[in-house]
Amino acid sequence: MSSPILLWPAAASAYAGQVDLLIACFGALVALLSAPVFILMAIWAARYRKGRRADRTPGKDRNVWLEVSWSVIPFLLIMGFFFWSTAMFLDARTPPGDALVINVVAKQWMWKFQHASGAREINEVHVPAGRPVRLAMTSQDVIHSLYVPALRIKQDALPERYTELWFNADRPGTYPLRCAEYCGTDHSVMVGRVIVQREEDYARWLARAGTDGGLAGRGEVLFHRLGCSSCHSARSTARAPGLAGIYGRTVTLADGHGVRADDQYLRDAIMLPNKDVVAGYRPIMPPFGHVLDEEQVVELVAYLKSYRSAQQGEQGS
Ligand code: HEC
Ligand SMILES: [Cu+2]
Repeated sequence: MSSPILLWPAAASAYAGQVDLLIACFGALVALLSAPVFILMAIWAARYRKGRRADRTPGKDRNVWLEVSWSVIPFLLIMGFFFWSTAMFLDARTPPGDALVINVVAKQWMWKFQHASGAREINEVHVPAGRPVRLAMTSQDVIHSLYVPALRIKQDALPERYTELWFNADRPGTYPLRCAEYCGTDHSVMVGRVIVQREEDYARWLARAGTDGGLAGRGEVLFHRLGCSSCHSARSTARAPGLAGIYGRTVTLADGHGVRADDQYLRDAIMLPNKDVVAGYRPIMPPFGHVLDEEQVVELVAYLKSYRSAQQGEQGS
């Protein structure tokens, strides 16, 4: 933890070990393919240098198979790396369904984390060791990029969009985290730590961190405070769609096509309601784009996800 410059950061996950192996093997391949070129260049430069007596008549024989081999063999080797790294890329882009989800909002110039329990952290995130963790990320302002060298992962956090990243850290410890996308004056201080804890330490931390009403609970409070419930409830006189069980459902839009109500859809439905209007309704919902920040949207979406117990009649179809 003390050395100021780490040429090769510690590896905190099995995936990090795989990345290192890939890089080492690819480095070896590049060395193997380029070494003959540079060695022969040096030998021939010496042998045929100016003034040296040497036989300079061009050779007559061509060895077709030699020429074919030095194209085909490197090609096959490189293709091997293509499939190897593609498999790893797909793995890195496909979080397991049972991953623990932590919401991340990047903003100039800090990282904010929200746990499902309701616990909140800034520039520091606690995660359990040996369990897949998925970071659902967005940005409050400009493009940032979350980079954790010890996990060998990096992903941009984009304004108005959700991106994700997952890892399974199996070595408890504290690892640096930083922003890897130049994002303004204080970009250089947009740093933090990932704290990987043994399951029991993590449980203890979570219990101590408090819930502050819980993520979905804070969303529910907002839902009432912002007047969402005044339109979106069975008793409302305003014609607005019922939101019970909305998450994951396919919604038909006014232009006739269907979209699945995922996090991104719900975010846009709240922030820019007139972008995609639900079929059969008039666009009377006020946009909340400059009322809410991304953390509050995450809370509202968490509430909508948990909101399944429909009052009858509100369910719609
Ligand atoms: C003035 C009444 C009104 C208020 C207030 C209102 N909405 Fe809406 N909402 C609507 C109407 C009407 C629609 C359907 C038309 C559309 O898509 O714009 C809708 C659509 C939605 C949808 C998409 C529903 C679907 O079936 O796809 C979501 C999600 C939503 N609102 C959430 C909210 C949240 C969260 C709030 C509070 C921050 C809120 N609404 C406040 C009237 C309202
Ligand atoms: Cu940044």
